[in-house]
Amino acid sequence: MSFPSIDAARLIGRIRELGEIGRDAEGRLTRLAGSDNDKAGRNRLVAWIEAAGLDVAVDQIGNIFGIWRSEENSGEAPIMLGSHIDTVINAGIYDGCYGVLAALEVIETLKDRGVTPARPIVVAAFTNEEGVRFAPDMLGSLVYAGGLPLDAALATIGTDGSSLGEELERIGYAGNIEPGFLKPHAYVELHIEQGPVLQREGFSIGAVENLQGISWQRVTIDGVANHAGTTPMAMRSDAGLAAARVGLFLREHIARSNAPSVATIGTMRFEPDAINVIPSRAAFTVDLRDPDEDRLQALEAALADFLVRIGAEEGVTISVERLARFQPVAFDQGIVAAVEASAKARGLKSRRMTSGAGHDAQMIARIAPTAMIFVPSRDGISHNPREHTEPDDLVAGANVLLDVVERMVSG
Ligand code: HGY
Ligand code: MN
Ligand code: MN
Ligand code: MN
Repeated sequence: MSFPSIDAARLIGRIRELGEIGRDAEGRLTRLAGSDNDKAGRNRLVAWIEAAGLDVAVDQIGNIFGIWRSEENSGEAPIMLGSHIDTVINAGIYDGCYGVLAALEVIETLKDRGVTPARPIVVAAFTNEEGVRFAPDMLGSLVYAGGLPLDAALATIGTDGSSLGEELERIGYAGNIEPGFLKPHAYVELHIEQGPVLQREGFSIGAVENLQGISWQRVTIDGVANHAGTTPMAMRSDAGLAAARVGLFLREHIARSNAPSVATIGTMRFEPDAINVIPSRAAFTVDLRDPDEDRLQALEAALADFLVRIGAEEGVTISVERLARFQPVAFDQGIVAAVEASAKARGLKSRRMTSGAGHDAQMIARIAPTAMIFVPSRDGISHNPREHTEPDDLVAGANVLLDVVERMVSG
């Protein structure tokens, strides 16, 4: 049986072309939200959306939309597809970008085939999904879903002291449309898995039915700078050592709990950051995640208790700032079933799964029936230039998205 297919060469060519935008002299790809590299990637995407004959809209938090609508269907709530094109530091080329470009590809394939959809179809590229420069992550879709007031989002100060609102103005993506202007009838996000499950178990498609909770905190530990050579160990208020204890505590606590929780200390800064000075300050971030809200709360509480304990034991003072907190989300079972049905019809092995990573779908699920489709990540690697997904898997995922969308818009 023959199935409609997206234009594989066009999709993969665009993924690779966008993946070249924002590389530094060493070839490292970084397009942090609001940066000049982000602007260049956005401009490229907008040019493709315009060339496809879609209406382009940019809202006040910089979310980009390509809208395919007709006289007949413009009164209906749209089907929204999309993801993000901002990246982490030294990123791969598929995270987020694959979902946005596959969404555009699905629309262009339907247009090329002369399909007249009963609903508008929209491709969205949400601002600052990664949250590396501006926290929280998934910020653009969070504002879009009404989870964060626009003015608070625009006032967000980045790790480099910049203001998100000013940066969006500077790169020409501070739009004039109110976020949330299009309330989706449904939202479907195609994304690389960014984990090892599909490849390890031999599946081509992940029908994602839920997404784990996320807790981001910044911890600042203040001790006393002192001489590394003359200060006896028992007389130290060593902020650096206290910080090291936090990482070990989290790993041992999770190991004892036998839970699927994960904890990451991804950034760490010492002051004065000198080889022979006991650190007076350690500032670091803690990323905690768990599919179960109660367990995530219990992990946060265990960390808070441990921080009190080591404050006393190490003679340091500790302050904590909450950067982001998202509850686990369950997706729409009807859309999940449609993903499985398409995979089955196409002879693709699929399995239901939880997303370990945060995604814009986590936010849009607050305002519309939502689900995600995953394709395998080679060796489960992501947020790393070695991130890779085989072309056949990229095309298979986009074709499943095509089927799901076509079912949603056919009368
Ligand atoms: O951290 C995350 O999972 C998301 O990619 N920002
Ligand atoms: Mn992503
Ligand atoms: Mn990511
Ligand atoms: Mn993500």
